[in-house]
Amino acid sequence: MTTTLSRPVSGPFEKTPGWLDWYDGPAKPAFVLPAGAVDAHCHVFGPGAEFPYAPERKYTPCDAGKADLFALRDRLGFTRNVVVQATCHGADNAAMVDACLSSGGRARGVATVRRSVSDAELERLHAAGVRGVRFNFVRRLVDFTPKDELMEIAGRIARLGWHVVIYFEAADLEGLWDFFTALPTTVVVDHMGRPDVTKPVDGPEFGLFLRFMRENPNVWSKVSCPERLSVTGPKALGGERAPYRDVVPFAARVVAEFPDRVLWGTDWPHPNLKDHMPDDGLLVDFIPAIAPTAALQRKLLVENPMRLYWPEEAV
Ligand code: 0GY
Repeated sequence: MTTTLSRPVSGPFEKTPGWLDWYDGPAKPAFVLPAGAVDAHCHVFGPGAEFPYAPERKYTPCDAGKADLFALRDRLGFTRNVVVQATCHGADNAAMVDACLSSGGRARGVATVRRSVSDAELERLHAAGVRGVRFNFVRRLVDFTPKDELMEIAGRIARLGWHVVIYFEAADLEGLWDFFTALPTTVVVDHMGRPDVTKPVDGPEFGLFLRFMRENPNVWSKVSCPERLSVTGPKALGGERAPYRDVVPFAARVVAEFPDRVLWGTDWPHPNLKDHMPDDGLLVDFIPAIAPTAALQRKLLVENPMRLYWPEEAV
């Protein structure tokens, strides 16, 4: 099979300097994904000429549209995508919604909304396949949104059966704990709360994150983004095809302790990477290192995301 992914540009926009383009020649993974696997964290960017980037954005990405996302899905062996609204599109969900609507039911979405969103707009998003909202607390990505506004949004989307995706840095978990534990929905943490993987997996920082999951059975985690968390980088050791070895103990611990509350995604097209751009095929080969049995792999890649995003089809 040949898959041609187009070279990225930024439409009429000037790409943020130092930004790496996503890699358009991903290796075919050695790990064969289970049937029905879901890439539960990925984005679409633009294309900017059709879906302009938000004026309040903190970066301008290279275009990465739905056709490229679907080509990657097929090349890697995924069946479905969960398209997460990226901050460069602000609360204009048009590109993400267009991807969901063009997917033939094979993509669902996570939106960003403001307090001013109408009930009719929430219904429209639901009909398009949106099943969650994202609250972002990473300061380099977004300006502060008052917590009372976020809690109000959470209350409204709870009535639709949606969940809240939260993105934050490990050092901020303690300060955000009371807000997070008051959320009335399922709560999905992006990238394990971004642990500092140079610290011990049994140390106090990651210990707090594990306690957060242990004490709050409504909290799930994406065990994704080793390429962002790794300090040792993508080089596999000893000829293995599992890169990002320093992230493995963290992700493997979460999968082992909470097998029914974990999700995995590529994070394509990998915004804000400046050191290296991962090969998504090799990222897939990271999966068996963190979910070593077929049963865990099925939960991580099929059963859990289906329960959350396609509950009407989940077995
Ligand atoms: C990710 C991570 C990042 C960016 C965004 O919405 C975004 O802009 O999520 C990041 O820069 O760490 O999950 O895509």
